Amino acid sequence: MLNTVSADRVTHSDLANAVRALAMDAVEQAKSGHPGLPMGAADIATVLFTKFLKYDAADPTWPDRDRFVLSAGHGSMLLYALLHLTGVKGMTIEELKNFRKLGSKTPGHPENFETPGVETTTGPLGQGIATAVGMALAERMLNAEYGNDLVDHYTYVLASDGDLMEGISHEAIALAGHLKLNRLIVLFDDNGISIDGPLSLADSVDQVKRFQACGWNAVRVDGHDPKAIQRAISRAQKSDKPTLIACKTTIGFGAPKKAGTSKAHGEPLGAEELAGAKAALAWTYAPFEIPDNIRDAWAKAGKKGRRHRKAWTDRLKALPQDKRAEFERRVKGVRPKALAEAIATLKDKLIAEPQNVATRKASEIALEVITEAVPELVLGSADLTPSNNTKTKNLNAISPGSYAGRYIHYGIREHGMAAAMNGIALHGGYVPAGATFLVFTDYARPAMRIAALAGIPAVYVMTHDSIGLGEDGPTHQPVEHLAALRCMPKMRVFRPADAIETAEAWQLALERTDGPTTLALTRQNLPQVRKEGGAKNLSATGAYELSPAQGKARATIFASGSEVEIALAAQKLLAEQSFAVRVVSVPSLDLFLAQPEKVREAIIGDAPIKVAIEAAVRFGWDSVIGPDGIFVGMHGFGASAPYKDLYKHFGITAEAVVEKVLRTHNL
Ligand SMILES: Cc1ncc(C[n+]2csc(CCOP(=O)(O)OP(=O)(O)O)c2C)c(N)n1
Repeated sequence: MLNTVSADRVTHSDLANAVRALAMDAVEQAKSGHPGLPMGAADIATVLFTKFLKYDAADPTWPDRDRFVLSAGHGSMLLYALLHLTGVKGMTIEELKNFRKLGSKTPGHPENFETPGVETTTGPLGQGIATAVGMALAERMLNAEYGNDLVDHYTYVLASDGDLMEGISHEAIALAGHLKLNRLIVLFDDNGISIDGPLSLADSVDQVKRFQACGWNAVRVDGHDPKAIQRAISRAQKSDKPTLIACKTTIGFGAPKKAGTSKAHGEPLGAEELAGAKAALAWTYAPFEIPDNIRDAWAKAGKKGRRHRKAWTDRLKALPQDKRAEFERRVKGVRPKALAEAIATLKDKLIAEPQNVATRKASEIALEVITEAVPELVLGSADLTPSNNTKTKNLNAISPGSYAGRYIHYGIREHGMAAAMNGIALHGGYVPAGATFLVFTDYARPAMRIAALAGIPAVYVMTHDSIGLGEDGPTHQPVEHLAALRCMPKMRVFRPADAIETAEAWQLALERTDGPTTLALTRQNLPQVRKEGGAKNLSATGAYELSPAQGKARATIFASGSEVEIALAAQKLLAEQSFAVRVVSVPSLDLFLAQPEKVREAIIGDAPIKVAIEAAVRFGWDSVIGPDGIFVGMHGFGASAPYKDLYKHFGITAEAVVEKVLRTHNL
């Protein structure tokens, strides 16, 4: 029997062909998927996993492991085959047989929350490589804090033509090149084929030159020559720059008719072609069968990092207890106790000395204390630092080759920033918070969506949150963005009304470890509306009664952020007409709507008239005020003018609220 051939006779081709065979079989069985990339890139991945990757399949989350990101997520079977063959617990042959089936650990595209050993969710092209930039940066930053004994690893990426055509790749590689992230090594599956056909239909970029222009080391190799790949990775490891290795490959390598064509990209090969491919590769085994000698050789590769892991664990144990505990807390993503205490103290201080400031400024005030209490918080901005108020006095910026710092100048790269933040968070050891204007969440949104889907605790500090930004006009004034972010599953959005709510929003954002949070903050000053401090976080239910009615309430006014001030002014004007109204502040509409019905009902109350005020579109507010409720807000794009004029122009005033409430009452 072939299965009895001894392990030392296993060749590189045997190992790579095992990956190819599993990918072909799984795609065939699922009747869908992408065989071409795993078949084409099997040689690259085999060299990486057997010769380089510091990895122990017994513990795929060991903090000092090398990271491997399959940026071209459609080639997921490549990764699943590798995780299976190296022996990751739970990645059984049954899982491969259930590729793309409900409840399997082998979904269509890799999901880090479904599959052990998957570093990040990929599939939207370009996200993986950009996320890896964040991982490579976090590695250097944590290394600067804890030294080579605890943090000393590489980040490898397998990227396809599609990854490199996407615009986000440019933001990502420019940032990585600038920061000299030399631990980042991208293996480019340079097969010249995409879905529509040869790349020449739509692209003629010289990727090697592009990467070089971005400050990378970039070389070309034959992606089916294991020795050449090995030499290139060895050299890349010694480079003082990040490295691109453009590996010339044939998509669907081995398939007699489909290899080298887009036919191999994204559909099962079909019985005849599959048989032809296996014959060409001299692979004589049954579907999903891996002979013992090849299985053993792969299992050995899966244990390659074990001695490194053990030595690392010994070094960790040898640390002073407090240093070790702090490192473990950081990499596990447990937040420090000091956070809640710092916020409670700050709120008491704000009660004693109220601050009538913009919430972006209130955020800076909160960050002055939070950054002391939460050493893992890393801030940054896409070139709007003075407007976003994210750089507190105690933070130093990192710079090329110098990574001891907690502030990142991401450049004008919102998408690259958000994706790098995903990588920083996924790497572990840090909580990233990145900033731009709220309107530019559109530029960052695909990466924010990955954060939501993959449960990544990132914080987006989004200032200039409405027409309240004034003169910059409608290109800069978000109107639909709050609704668009609120409707994203697992994204949490806060729009605090004053300095106290801002502090509470920061606390909730940082205490959250299972998903991202957007803080929508004003440019314009706001009065401090909260009169109570203390440890209780009133924003935790998303909404709360800020100002009760004097007498039985005939209307409830709900408002968020800068419009809470208007709600309170309307309440006062109506009270002067003996019309009792309560005001509910809604710092987070989505969090409020996620509360149990009883909590929601108690806060919504039973006053017959319901009003919502928000300088944005109505979308979403009907869940609180009903279709007959009064909405005072925006109905289209904004305009360029001083903000007070805009509020009058668009009818977002206390007088307009009063008029609408009384008109409805008198109907
Ligand atoms: C952002 C994004 N746009 C489009 C797609 C759909 N898509 C999947 S693979 C692919 C291109 C395939 O070409 P390439 O990246 O070269 O992969 P290969 O054909 O080598 O497998 C496209 C357009 C996607 N996954 N992500």
